[in-house]
Amino acid sequence: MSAPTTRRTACNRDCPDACGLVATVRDGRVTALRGDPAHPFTRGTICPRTARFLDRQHSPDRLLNPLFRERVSDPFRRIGWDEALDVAASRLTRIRDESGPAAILHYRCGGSLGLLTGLADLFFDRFGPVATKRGDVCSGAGEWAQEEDFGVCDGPDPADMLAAARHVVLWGRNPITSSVHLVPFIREARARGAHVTLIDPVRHKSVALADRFVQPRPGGDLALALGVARALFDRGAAHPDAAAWCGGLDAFRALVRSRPPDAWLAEADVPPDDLDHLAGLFAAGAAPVAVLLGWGLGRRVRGAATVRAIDALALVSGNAGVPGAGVQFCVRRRSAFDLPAPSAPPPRTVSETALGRGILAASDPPLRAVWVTAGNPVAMLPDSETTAAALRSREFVAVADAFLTDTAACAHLVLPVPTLLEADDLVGSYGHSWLTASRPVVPPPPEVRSDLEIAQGLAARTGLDDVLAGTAREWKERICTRLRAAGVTVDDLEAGAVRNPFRPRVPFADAAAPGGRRFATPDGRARLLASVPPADPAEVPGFPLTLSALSVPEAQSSQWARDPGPGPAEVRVHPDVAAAACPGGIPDGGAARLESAVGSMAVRVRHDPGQRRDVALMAKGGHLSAGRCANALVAPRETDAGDGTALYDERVRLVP
Ligand SMILES: Nc1nc2c(c(=O)[nH]1)N[C@H]1C(S)=C(S)[C@@H](COP(=O)(O)OP(=O)(O)OC[C@H]3O[C@@H](n4cnc5c(=O)[nH]c(N)nc54)[C@H](O)[C@@H]3O)O[C@H]1N2
Ligand SMILES: Nc1nc2c(c(=O)[nH]1)N[C@H]1C(S)=C(S)[C@@H](COP(=O)(O)OP(=O)(O)OC[C@H]3O[C@@H](n4cnc5c(=O)[nH]c(N)nc54)[C@H](O)[C@@H]3O)O[C@H]1N2
Ligand code: SF4
Ligand SMILES: [Mo]
Repeated sequence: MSAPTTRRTACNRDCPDACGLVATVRDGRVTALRGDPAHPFTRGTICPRTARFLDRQHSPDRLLNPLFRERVSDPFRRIGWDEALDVAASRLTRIRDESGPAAILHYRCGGSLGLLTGLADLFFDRFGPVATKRGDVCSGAGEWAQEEDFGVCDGPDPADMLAAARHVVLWGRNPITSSVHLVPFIREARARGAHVTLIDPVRHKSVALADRFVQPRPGGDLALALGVARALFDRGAAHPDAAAWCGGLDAFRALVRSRPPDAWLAEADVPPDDLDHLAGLFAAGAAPVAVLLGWGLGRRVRGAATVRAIDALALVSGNAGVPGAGVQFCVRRRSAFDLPAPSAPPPRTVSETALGRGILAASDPPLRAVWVTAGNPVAMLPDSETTAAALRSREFVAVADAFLTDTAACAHLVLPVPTLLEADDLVGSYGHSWLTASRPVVPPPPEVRSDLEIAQGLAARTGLDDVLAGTAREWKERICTRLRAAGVTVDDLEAGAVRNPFRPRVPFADAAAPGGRRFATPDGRARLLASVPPADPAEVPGFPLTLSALSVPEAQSSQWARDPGPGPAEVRVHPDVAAAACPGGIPDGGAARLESAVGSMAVRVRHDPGQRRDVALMAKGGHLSAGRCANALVAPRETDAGDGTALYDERVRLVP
């Protein structure tokens, strides 16, 4: 046995933390994994799901060869790469030549956020352009909202902001579960005397970080933010100079005054004391308020308006463009990199929210082929059964993944890709300012190829060789052109984390601008919302609960650290909900069915007195094949703007 060596890489998972990792390798096998102590955000710790990643890395279920079948009803057979790529290239070419590139859909999601993985898009652009997804299930509404308000979806680095904040509002964010490396920064802010408020309809682990917990009705935050803004105006506590940096101030004031305070409170379903608390925090002249906005808020039918209302509250109270304040939603993770631009807009887009229905409905030409890169749409998009049926009825479906997922199970061709420990890529974070690179800590198994190599194999067979030519290293160099000019080399990124040199410490601060702030809008002023869409009815007859299928520590979306084992998914409800579900009630641990208007599934009920009586809490990412997929219950509904997905507005009921 040889001596162990350590190698560093970066985690490419769809997670705001974008960690540096240190792997111990012995005899060609990874034996241990930890967070990189030299990474300023990772600080040497690792999350529970990646801590157990070696089980996935060495799993007997890992795909090690391309798989093919002529019909989806046939069993798969192993094939070699030449045959796999020949089949793929000839089918794609035939379909494009017969029906045009709009007959092919390339669907890519966030299984890896590596920028080289994203080069699959470049092949499909030059080969077509083919059809792509429209919108974003994760952050579409929120990104749209912040672009509308600030001119760009970008915000302060959370560590920078927390270092100067006096008040911290975790507005719909659950860092202990979904961004665990942020937790020490919050604790440090608290140790310096900052007061932390958590606002979430769900009581979750991060309540432990907060001095105060506000638990509105699901989606009630829109009314809550407007009610707090009204209190600021009524009390003369809005910032006196707000008009200098806010466009649309009069219309916003009219909006918040269009309803009496009690009406906002009733819609938010919080006690008056909570509203007073928030009004006190945001009152101008009080210390800076750092809002860490979660991604979940935007995944509602009024998600874009909700994010806009919170942005407006921060703006009119002076809490944007100054140290220690802001509405931190996303950091633009690609902004430092030079990515190839698409040659033309796609000939067709299919809403990501309703991907299955969109595929089935497409005509003239019909969608004949679907290619999936780094996504598991059957498990992760609404209306799972329809997505599966849509894929299974296509002429040709190819999926690149390391595992035989619910989506791969609908394919003709499955192409095995490297894991995050074998990846060679560049990683920017959507949760902080540090850039880094991954390097394979072990080589991929012999019959495994990266998405870049797959795209190159397709390009070579379709007369597009030159488009994707280059090694991973050469692509990294190309993508880092501006960074190199700013003194940051690919070697630097491969050796550790580098702070994005183009990002300001305090976004939108500008001493020369009126009021000291300049936003990325044409006139430099932020834009306040002027109207809100109508709310869903608070009560839907027969369906008293709102389904919240959320991140859990042991899974990264549909990638579970360990098999949850046999048996139905768990659903957590207030004990009163279980008691009311049937005569005699459903006991803690009892079996039941969870039903929505579009589906039904067996569940095990857990009593949780911390939850609201109108919420049913589940894990996101359950597998359809195991009967645990929450999205089998979720109808495809788009958000009010931004082509996002209202994942959390599905009404359900528990039945025995
Ligand atoms: N362990 C783990 N970590 C993850 C992931 C995972 O699957 N597992 N997924 C990753 C991904 S894809 C992403 S996008 C990020 C973020 O992943 P998310 O899970 O979106 O992260 P959070 O925003 O922390 O958590 C969402 C919170 O929004 C709340 N929420 C929903 N609706 C409302 C509302 O109307 N009002 C308020 N106030 N709150 C609401 C939910 O109750 C929940 O607590 O995290 C990543 N991190
Ligand atoms: N009900 C409900 N649904 C949700 C959510 C929710 O909160 N509730 N969250 C939503 C959110 S925020 C998101 S971002 C989406 C996530 O949806 P997805 O991105 O589809 O989910 P993942 O399971 O992270 O990744 C998909 C697949 O990518 C594969 N993969 C990993 N690395 C690579 C690689 O390098 N190359 C290739 N080709 N494949 C790779 C993984 O093995 C995995 O099977 O789900 C959304 N769906
Ligand atoms: S999943 Fe997130 S927290 Fe876990 S190692 Fe990867 S980047 Fe870090
Ligand atoms: Mo996401």
